[in-house]
Amino acid sequence: MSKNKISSSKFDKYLQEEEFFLKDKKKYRKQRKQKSKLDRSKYKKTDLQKQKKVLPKTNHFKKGLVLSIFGEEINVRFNKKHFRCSLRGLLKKEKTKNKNILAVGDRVFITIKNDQGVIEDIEPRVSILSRTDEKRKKQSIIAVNIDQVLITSSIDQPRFKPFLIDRYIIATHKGNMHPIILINKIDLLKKLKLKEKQKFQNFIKIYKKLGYKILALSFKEKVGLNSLLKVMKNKTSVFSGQSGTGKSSLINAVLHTKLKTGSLIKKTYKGAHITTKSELVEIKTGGFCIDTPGIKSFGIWDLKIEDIKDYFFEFKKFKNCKYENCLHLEEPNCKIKEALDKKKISSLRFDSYRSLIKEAIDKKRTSNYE
Ligand SMILES: Nc1nc2c(ncn2[C@@H]2O[C@H](COP(=O)(O)OP(=O)(O)OP(=O)(O)O)[C@@H](O)[C@H]2O)c(=O)[nH]1
Ligand SMILES: [Mg+2]
Ligand SMILES: [Zn+2]
Repeated sequence: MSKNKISSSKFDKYLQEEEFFLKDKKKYRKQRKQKSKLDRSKYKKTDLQKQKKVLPKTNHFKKGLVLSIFGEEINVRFNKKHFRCSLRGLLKKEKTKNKNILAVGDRVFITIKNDQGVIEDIEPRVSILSRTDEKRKKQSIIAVNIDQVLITSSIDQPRFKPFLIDRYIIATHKGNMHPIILINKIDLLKKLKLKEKQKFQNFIKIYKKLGYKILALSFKEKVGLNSLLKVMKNKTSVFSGQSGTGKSSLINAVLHTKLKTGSLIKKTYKGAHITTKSELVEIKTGGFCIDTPGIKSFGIWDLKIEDIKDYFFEFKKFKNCKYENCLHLEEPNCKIKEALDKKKISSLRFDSYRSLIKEAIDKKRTSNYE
């Protein structure tokens, strides 16, 4: 199907601007500058900076790159060859808050014997995308050493979830990476009810104003794929999001890979969790990309109540709440609530902020009782 089919209305056209901001570069730069001035989160230490970096003791070993992990099966690339590796027992015994010791994207020190490798040590990571494993109360590492997270959503099937996108944005900043929002399946736009369309239009407007890069895509109708490849070039990107949003389909389309894809669950239009392991793919023209399994829920690892407001950087300019430690919930004389009433802060972002705060408060409460 051609691009024109979905460009019937003004809004559809608006969506098809390949990169919303780059079209208007000057304005974009100005917005970024303003955002950067307001964004205190860049002065915050990321989780990575907080970690003590221990230099590997194993400099003389061969240095490989972890391409995929499936149970005990670890696939490492060294010297353009792939080796099946196991993990040195000592590493397994290390006590950490992490659910998984190793992740795709890890740079590892290995020894090789008869084409079998042993991972002796792991290089300190420069960035980590992770979430909370609620059952085990541990950090579940999705991928590491990444430049940018391609937060993959779909306009529908599965349903578009702005709150989830905010969670990803925070986890991305926390883990020392750059977020890019992918909105796939824009071919389904014409099927949406007017109210849904308006909600979606509102999202684009708000996030564009905040300075986030958004790519509107359709794997099915081949919309925006060149822009996607362009942002991936010479970068390490990870595709992450709900199951069924089209992560593997998009990677296959731009990199000509043969990652497994699958249809949605019939009644619910939810994803069927087709991808079961993360996999790193090399981009021939430069860079890497990681496909990951779809997630069911996204709890941000180690998110402190008092830190949440820093990630909603547009709140910063509204100072002087009555209480210095105001959480902007039910407190009197709250400047954020005032700004919300005057529509200077979007209710979408505020509701997202509030849900994170409430969740963090609940978590703290339950952990105090444990
Ligand atoms: N209508 C429409 N369907 C799409 C589009 N992109 C992908 N799909 C379909 O969505 C379904 C799921 O695609 P996948 O690529 O397997 O999704 P995924 O995000 O990798 O899913 P998991 O591996 O389960 O996390 C498939 O049936 C695709 O054909 C699109 O742009 N439009
Ligand atoms: Mg997949
Ligand atoms: Zn307040």
